[in-house]
Amino acid sequence: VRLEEIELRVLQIPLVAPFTTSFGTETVREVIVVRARTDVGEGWGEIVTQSAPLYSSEYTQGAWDVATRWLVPALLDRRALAPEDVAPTLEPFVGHRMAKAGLELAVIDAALRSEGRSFASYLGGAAAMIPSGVSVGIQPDPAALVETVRGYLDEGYVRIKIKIKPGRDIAETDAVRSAFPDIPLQVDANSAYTLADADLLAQLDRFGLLLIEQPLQEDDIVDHAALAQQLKTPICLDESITSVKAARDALALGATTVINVKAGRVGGYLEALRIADLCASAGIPVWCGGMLETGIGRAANAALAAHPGFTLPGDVSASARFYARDIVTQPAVLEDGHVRVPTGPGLGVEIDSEALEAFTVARETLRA
Ligand code: OSB
Ligand code: MG
Repeated sequence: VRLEEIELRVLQIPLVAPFTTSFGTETVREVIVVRARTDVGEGWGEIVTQSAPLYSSEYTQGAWDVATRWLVPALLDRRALAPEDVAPTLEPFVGHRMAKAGLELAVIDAALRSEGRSFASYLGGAAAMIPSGVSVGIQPDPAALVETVRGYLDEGYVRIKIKIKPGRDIAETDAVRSAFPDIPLQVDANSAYTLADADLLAQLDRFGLLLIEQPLQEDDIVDHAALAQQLKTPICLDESITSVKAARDALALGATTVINVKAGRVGGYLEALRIADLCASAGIPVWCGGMLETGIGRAANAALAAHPGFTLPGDVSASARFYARDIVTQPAVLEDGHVRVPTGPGLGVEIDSEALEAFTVARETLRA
């Protein structure tokens, strides 16, 4: 495709309830939406940064700066651009993977829409529906957590993930496990511990968890390998897996036995696919993580999770888990514990322009 124009918008979308992790509480989702105008039509993408650099070093204003100053101009300089050319074009710019991923997605969407081909089929996904898990934030106390989890189970979610942090871990997990002895359950620490906490984390072993997600820091690969020796609960890295190379290294070192794939964190859906392929050939279970995506990124995640390498339920929940109003006309809903994989051209969702306008707090258009 030939890029004519890229429009970036910062959106602020209220959450239905505060979302608390070990790194902070969010009440509004601040995100960047990308619209690529090309000679063959429009495409949409989403840059999944959060407003502060707490989950990763990226954050919305930083992504905005690098995108407008460097990434978008580099793409607009190209005469023609296939989806596969986006990452190589942006490769000289170090890091900023979420920004790159959102731009790549907009080009992919434009190209596929013009070909009448769905994103899922482009990625090699066959599933019509994907099993849906939900990520539950830290609640005021264990009793409140149990009630929140009960609500999601009643809605039909097939797997529960609870956020933990030091001081809010063993009692919370115990409460949820005691209330629901048989549910698929996992925990996510978002880098809140150190190897010195190994004995504490080993207390989680008795709860029969599917996995513990990212207990230590992003660059603690060797420490995660050491921790894995001391836990029965499988370790699943999230923050640490920034590329297919990082995935290969973490697997080689025994730092992880399950991988959470997020396209934003690894620089795009095509890199995410390479990680899924690597894991499939190594027999490593993979699941699709989330970044509180709008309907754009949520549709893309559903397509990714339809790939046969994704063997565990992911964090691709219904839109209503986070938003009272989404920016697409047909937000993802839960059907018998599953989310439907869009089959229409490209991402297979249409933008609700009124909602998009209502949530827009900044915009800029760059032209070729
Ligand atoms: O660690 O998986 C994470 C949200 C923001 C940043 C990091 C994470 C999360 C979630 C929510 O757990 C996933 C979702 O439902 O989108
Ligand atoms: Mg995580």
